[in-house]
Amino acid sequence: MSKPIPVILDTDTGNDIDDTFAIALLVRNPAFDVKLVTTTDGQQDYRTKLIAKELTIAGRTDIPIGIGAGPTPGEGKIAPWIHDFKLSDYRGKVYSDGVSALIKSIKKSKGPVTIIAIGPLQTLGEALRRDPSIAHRARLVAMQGSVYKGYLGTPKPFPEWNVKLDVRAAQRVLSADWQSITITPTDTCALHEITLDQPRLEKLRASADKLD
Ligand SMILES: [Ca+2]
Repeated sequence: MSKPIPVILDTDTGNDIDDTFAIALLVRNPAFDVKLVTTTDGQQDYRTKLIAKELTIAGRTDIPIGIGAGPTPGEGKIAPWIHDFKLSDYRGKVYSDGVSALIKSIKKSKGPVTIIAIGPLQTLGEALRRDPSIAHRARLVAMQGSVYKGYLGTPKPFPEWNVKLDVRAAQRVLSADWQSITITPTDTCALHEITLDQPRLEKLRASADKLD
């Protein structure tokens, strides 16, 4: 097998369940060497605890967590799941300045890091503001925007959540001089191949794997 791809995941986990799935899939896939998971779009305590609990269940406390940027306060829909979890229980490293941790992780990597951005872009925008040179050392894969269709296939382009939450950050990130940029717009997110239909949902419910 070829060498694992070094990646950093930047996530606003804690809204819909999709980012929770993304973390599970990423940390279980040997094709990836996850260097860091950063939060974005505020709700720092909430999101950090969610990530910490999920990584603990996955047996991946070797992955550090960086507390990122964004002004959104409070907690989201999955809050009851972490009410029994204290961040001090996380056995891995938690960086209080996740933006700085992200910059350092990119700069110390021998090869290019792939940043997977699946939330609004406050954290990456702040990282580029502090050090624009990181773009030359990284590739960006980002779930951002809407090209031809809107949410669930509605026929018009749509003010997509990750972009509209901080348009200036999105402009900064999407215009940066990355080694490459790959965008998965909303258009691609309701494709049949990746939709959790009833048989798949039943299989997930029946799984004995704690991470499922
Ligand atoms: Ca997200």
